[in-house]
This record gives sequence, structure tokens and C-alpha cells, in this order.
Amino acid sequence: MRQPLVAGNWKMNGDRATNEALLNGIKAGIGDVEQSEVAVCAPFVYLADVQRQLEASPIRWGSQDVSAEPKGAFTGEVSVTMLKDFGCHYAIVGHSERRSLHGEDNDTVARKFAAAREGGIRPILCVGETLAEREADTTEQVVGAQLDAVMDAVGPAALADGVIAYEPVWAIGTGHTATPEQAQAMHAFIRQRVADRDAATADALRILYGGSMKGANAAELMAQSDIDGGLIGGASLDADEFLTICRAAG
Ligand code: 3PY
Repeated sequence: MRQPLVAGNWKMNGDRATNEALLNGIKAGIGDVEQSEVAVCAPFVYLADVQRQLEASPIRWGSQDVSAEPKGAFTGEVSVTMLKDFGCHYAIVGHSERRSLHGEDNDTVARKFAAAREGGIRPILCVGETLAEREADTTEQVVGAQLDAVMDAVGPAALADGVIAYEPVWAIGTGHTATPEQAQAMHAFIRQRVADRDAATADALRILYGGSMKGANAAELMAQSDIDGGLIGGASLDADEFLTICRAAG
């Protein structure tokens, strides 16, 4: 069985005081979360604080990006070795905001996936289509190419060291959520795409849903057979809401 994972993506939100209050709230309620693994992905500058606050708890933490390069003249970048220094377990790679606002293409995202994995951090690989791509009926082509780029770069079995997050771009920060049926159809497509190359990896692979998941819709999304948890945006900034989602996952 795949253990559900609920990971908060704080994006560029928070400050020291609000982060501390948020983590205290999550820690206070984490005992009610029975099966799910829980993690928060914080801005780089707060990782030391997050490590200090979470290291004695069952909650894991990670970053929202990682450099594809190991070290050197890459101003503003943060390497996997640096993230390891702060106990990161996860690194999000290829979030649609990085793809669209920072020009990250499939090749760059695949190199980031490889760098994180080789450095001992589990990459959370985000894939998903825009509204225009869905309306043009190219969703499977787009998401298939995003997955293939990583499988071509690292081999399908390496996906087992990471997690996939299906995040339809039209559902991110818009308040629109994919219906459980739409989400399940894409999660099944992703699992099959991996299974075409490596059935055992596909079976074990955790595929999270992201895109306006919240307390009110988490249970019906999590009930889908190929949805193994969530990558949570705005709803991860409120401890009660985030814990509601964690409990819905198991
Ligand atoms: C969202 O839910 O808005 C996200 O982008 C999660 O990564």
C-alpha cells in the first residue's frame, strides 16, 4: 500500500512569527493524523527555523526548488548539498509557477529532479497542463512529455525515489479545483505512463493532487484510487485547514 503524503507548499508567504505559530498549530494537531506522512515546503530563508521547530516532530520539511548544479557561479541558486545541511527531506521541482514565471523547461526540471535525487533528497515533481492546453485537448500530450523528460533523464525506476504531483495549472491559485473524476483520470494516466516503462515503480509511486485542494474538497479527492495525497497551496497556511486535509488523507 502507498502511504499518503500531504505536503504544504507555502510559496512566498509567511514571516518568522507567522511560520512559528503555523508550525505550533500543526504540531499540536498532528497526533490525530493516523497514517499520512506530513511535510511542509518552506522558503529557503526559513529552512533553518523550520528544521529547529520540526526536528523532534514526525513532520518532515523541504524546499520549493533546488539548483540543477552542484556548486559554483550560480548567483541566487541553492544546491542540494545546502538543503541537506538543513535536513530537507523533499524538494519541489517543476512547479508551474517556476515553469511559467522563471522559464523552466522539461529539460531543466529533469536535471533538477536528478540533482535532488542524487543528493539524497526526494524530489516532488510537479506536472500539469494549462487551461489552453486542456481546451486544445493536449493535456495527455503535455503531461506525458513532462514525465517522459524525467524518465528519459534518470530512468523510470528512479521515479521511485520521488513523488509526482499532478497540478492542473488552471486550478492553481484560481479557486477552481479539478473534479474528483478529472483528477482521477489524469492520475490514472500518469500511473499508466510510468507503468508502460516500469510496472513495479508505477504501482508504488505516490501521485499527489495539487491545485486548490482544501479541507472542503480533500476527502472526495483523496477517495480516488490513484490519488495518494496532496500538494497544498493556500490551505497549507492555516493549521486547522491543513490538518483537516491531512486527516482526510488517512
Ligand atoms: C496550489 O494548490 O495552489 C499549489 O500550487 C500547490 O503547489
